[in-house]
Amino acid sequence: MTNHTNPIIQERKERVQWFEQDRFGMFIHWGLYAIPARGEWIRSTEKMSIQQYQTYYDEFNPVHYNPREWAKAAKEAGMKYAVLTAKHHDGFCLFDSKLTDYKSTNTQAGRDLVREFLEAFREEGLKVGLYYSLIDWHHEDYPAYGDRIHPMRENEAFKRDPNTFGRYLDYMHGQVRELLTDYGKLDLMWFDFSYDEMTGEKWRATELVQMIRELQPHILIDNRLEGSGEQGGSIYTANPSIYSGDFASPEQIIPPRGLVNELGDPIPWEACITLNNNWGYAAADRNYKSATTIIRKLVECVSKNGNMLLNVGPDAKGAIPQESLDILKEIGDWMKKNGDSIHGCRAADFPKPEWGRYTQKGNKLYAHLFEESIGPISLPGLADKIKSARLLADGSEVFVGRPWSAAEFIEDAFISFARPEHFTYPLPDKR
Ligand code: JFZ
Repeated sequence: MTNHTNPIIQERKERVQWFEQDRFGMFIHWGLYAIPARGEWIRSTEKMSIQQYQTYYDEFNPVHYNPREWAKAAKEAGMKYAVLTAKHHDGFCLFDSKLTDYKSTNTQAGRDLVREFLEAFREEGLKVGLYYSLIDWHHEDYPAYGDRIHPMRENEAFKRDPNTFGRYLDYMHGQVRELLTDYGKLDLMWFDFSYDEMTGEKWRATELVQMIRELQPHILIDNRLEGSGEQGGSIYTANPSIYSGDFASPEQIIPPRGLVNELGDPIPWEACITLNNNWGYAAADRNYKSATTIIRKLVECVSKNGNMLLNVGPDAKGAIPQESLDILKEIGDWMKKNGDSIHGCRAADFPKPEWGRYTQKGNKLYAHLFEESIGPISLPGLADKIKSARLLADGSEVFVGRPWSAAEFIEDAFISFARPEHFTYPLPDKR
């Protein structure tokens, strides 16, 4: 059942078209926290005072910051868009906001890092987005706390003055206006995040989203003005709110069966995934995932109608860690040969095969073989439906046998169908 009448769902469908084609993006967590190099939550987890954290502001001088190199790395990896932390929870702005002094242009860097990011990535033909933290540990009107810790951790210590919280909201709305007015066309805004009672109208979300849509009607907004991650929000209902977001944002987890709303209609979603175990640069964290693991996660996302936003955490000098670049390079090698099975693809019309996953584009089915196999694999239900089977990487023919329609794949392959829409269920038994 589809809710054809709900304008919010209809408008979203149009906005998300590029997003659901592009499928693969780069997330960039970068800020002062790259200096202590223990992750972006350090100010909270180590209960640092404003003064203690100020050291990093005084020191900040990313002499290696060259976003053109970041953009090249993203493009080479097969990514089609990128999202940079314009402001994270620590409140430090990577852009030249007129509403604060706590910004990169006032540090030794002396540069508008956001502007340079946007220009560089656009130049490489990538779409651009900005992450903007709703939470702000620096702003005096966020909560009035001194040697503060994050409200989620110690609610008792968190005394929000209702009279001054509005000033923070003016500031937050004002900064969003700056970003959407002075920085050209943005493709995506990634707000982070709602919790407890801090959700929706607590952010004056209707007003905020109305302003955003007025300034940049096409822009995509995540679901965290109302929820966090996969959870929460009327994006899952038949009548989503104006600030329910254009896509859900499951974090570090790929939803087992994709995401649908209460009508059973697919919801656009994007899983954000770290390369190691941190978002911000963490020098000691060597727990990097292999390129194979990431590629399989990417395939898994697309096989369930989702996107993947893969994170990098550049270091204090502005360089993406070499380990991350090496993994991106390997992903890129695979994407150059197999990117057609990701870009423009969606969930297949057929159930997941035991040996891997399918993605689909039109009448082409891409068979991603995850199991090691040099023998034939079965393609249940596809007998007589296959027009031809080819190895995607080199175009070579793949033998499709009868009557089990077994094909000998040694790498990911695709099979193109004559008329997939004519398939009937239930499928014949597997071999
Ligand atoms: C948030 C941030 O706190 C984090 O630093 C990073 O930017 C990530 C992408 O987003 O992380 C969250 C947000 C919400 C939850 C958990 C982590 N949550 O509600 O469980």
